[in-house]
Amino acid sequence: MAKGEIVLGCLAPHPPHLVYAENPPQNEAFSEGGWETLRWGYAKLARKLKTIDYDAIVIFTPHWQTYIGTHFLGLPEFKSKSVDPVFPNLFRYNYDLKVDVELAEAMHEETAKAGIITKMMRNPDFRVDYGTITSCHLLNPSWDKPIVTISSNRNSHYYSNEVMVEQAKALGEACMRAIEKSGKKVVLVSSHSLSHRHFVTESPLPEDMSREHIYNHSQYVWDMKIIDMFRKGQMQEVVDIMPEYTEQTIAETEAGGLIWMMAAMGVPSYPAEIYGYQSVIGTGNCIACWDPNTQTRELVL
Ligand code: 2X7
Ligand code: FE2
Repeated sequence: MAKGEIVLGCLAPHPPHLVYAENPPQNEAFSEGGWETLRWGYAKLARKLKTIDYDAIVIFTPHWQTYIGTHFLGLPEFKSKSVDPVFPNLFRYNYDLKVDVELAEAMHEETAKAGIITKMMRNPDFRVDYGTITSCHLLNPSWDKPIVTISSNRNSHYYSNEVMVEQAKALGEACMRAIEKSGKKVVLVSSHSLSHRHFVTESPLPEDMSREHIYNHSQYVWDMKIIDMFRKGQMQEVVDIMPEYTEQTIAETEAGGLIWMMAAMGVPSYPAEIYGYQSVIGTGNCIACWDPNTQTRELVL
C-alpha cells in the first residue's frame, strides 16, 4: 500500500454568519447576503478542492471543547440540527454527514500511543458543532467526502498557551503518522478565526455591512503580521510567536488548530495561498491554504 499523505491544509474560519449569508437550503434563517470578501474567497478555495484527489477531510474545531483529552467522531453518520448557541437567529442548520471511522480510529490509536488522553465519540445523539459544519459546508458544499472531527482539549485554559502549543504539536504529529499508515489522501482543516475580540451587541440587521469592521487596530496589525508570515512561508516563526499572538489578540488559535495542522504538515516553509481576510462582528478571519504540491501551488492574493 502506498504511504498516505496530506494533500492540502486549509485555514477555514467558521463564523456562522457566512453560512447564513449564503442561504443554503440546509439553514433555516434567511439573509440578504453579507461578508462577500470571505464568501468569494471560500468559493475560490472550494473550486481548487474540486480539482484535488482526496479521500477524507480531517477538521480540528474550537467549538467541540473537551476537558479530558482529545476526542474523535466515531460513528459512520451523524444527522441532526445544529443551532449556534450565541447566534440561533442566524444558524439552524440541518446536517447529515458521513465520517471516515477507520481513519478516526487510526488517529485515535496513534494519539493514545503518543501518551495523549483520547476517546472516540460513539453517542449517536451527539450534536456536531457549528465550527465543523460551517467550515466543511463552505469548503465542500456538496458534502461528498467523509470527514473526521477532532475536538479541542482546553490546554490554554487549564494550563497556558505554551502547553497548548506542545500538546497540539504532539497531536498533529500523531495524526500525520496515522494518515501515512492509512494509505489515504487527506485534506486537513483548521477551523478558526485569527484575532477574536468581538462586539457584544449585534446590529439590527446582522448583514448590514455598514456596521462591520475590525474590533481594534492593534489586533488588525497583529493579524497582518501573521498573514505576512504565512505568505513568506515562515511557519516555524508563527509557531514560535503563537503564545504571544494568542494572548495579545485573544485569538481563536488558543484551541490549537493551527499548530496541530502545521505540525502534521511538517511545519511548511513554503508560501501559503491567501484567499481573503475580513472581519465578522469585529473578529479577524483569514482563509488560506498550504499546498505541498509545487505544481498546483499558486499566488492567489
Ligand atoms: O465562532 C465564531 C467565530 N469564531 C467568529 C465570529 C463570529 C461568530 O462565531
Ligand atoms: Fe469560533
